[in-house]
Amino acid sequence: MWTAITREVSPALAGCELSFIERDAIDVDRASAQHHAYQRALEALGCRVVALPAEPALPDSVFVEDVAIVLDEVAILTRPGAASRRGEVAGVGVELRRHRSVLAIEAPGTIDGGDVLRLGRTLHVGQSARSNPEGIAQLGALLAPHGYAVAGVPTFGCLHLKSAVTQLDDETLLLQPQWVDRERFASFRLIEIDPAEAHAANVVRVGDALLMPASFPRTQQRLIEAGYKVVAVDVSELQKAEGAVTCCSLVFRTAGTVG
Ligand code: CIR
Repeated sequence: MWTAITREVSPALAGCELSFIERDAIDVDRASAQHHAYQRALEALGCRVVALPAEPALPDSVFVEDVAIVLDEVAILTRPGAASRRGEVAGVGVELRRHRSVLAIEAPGTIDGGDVLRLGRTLHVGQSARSNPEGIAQLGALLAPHGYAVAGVPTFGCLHLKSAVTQLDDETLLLQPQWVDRERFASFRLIEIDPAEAHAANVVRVGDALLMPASFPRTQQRLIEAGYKVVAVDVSELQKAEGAVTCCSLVFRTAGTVG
């Protein structure tokens, strides 16, 4: 089965980091309600959802994806590129140790989990403002013994690699061609986002279903026409914090039954 680690929306969300979008007023209660609907959607797709308590002093802490990379064999705690986010790591680490042995990226390395796209035994890591060469090298050294390769990927004008490309199934990726070089992923079948929906490439795959923001109906239609089962959730307030759907959970396989 699947486990999804999440963290409740911080009351301080309005003080979030922003890089590529303008600051807009955030309704934290609405963000929280949207986040709860997102958690319910993950449950409906078969995830056991762990809801860690809100962190009042950590504005971006709802975006748990950035503080860890969870593989079948091991989990890696990251060192986020934004200093304001480094306090988020320890709490997620406590929960992860219940499921995996845990390794960690050390200073001066930085990695944001949003930059890490695992495709088979290769982890593609965005060479973004958040993930530095030292962090990418450390990740490679930590994971080589587990049989994973790590490859840096340039990104252009977006926050994270997974703003630009995510996986739809074992053979297919959803891609925003302005933000990453298609040729890097030429061995996959590539579906492009609708050009009117710049931020639409970020979807969560759970089994054979895809969870995506409701604000990208044209890209959603492309995916439906390509045969995918798509669940759309309204995450408009979280999008004002430069979040999307992958960033709000750490989804990974767990053995056993619900409990
Ligand atoms: C940040 O800039 O770090 C947050 N405001 C948004 C992080 C979104 N994370 C993600 O998409 N993986």
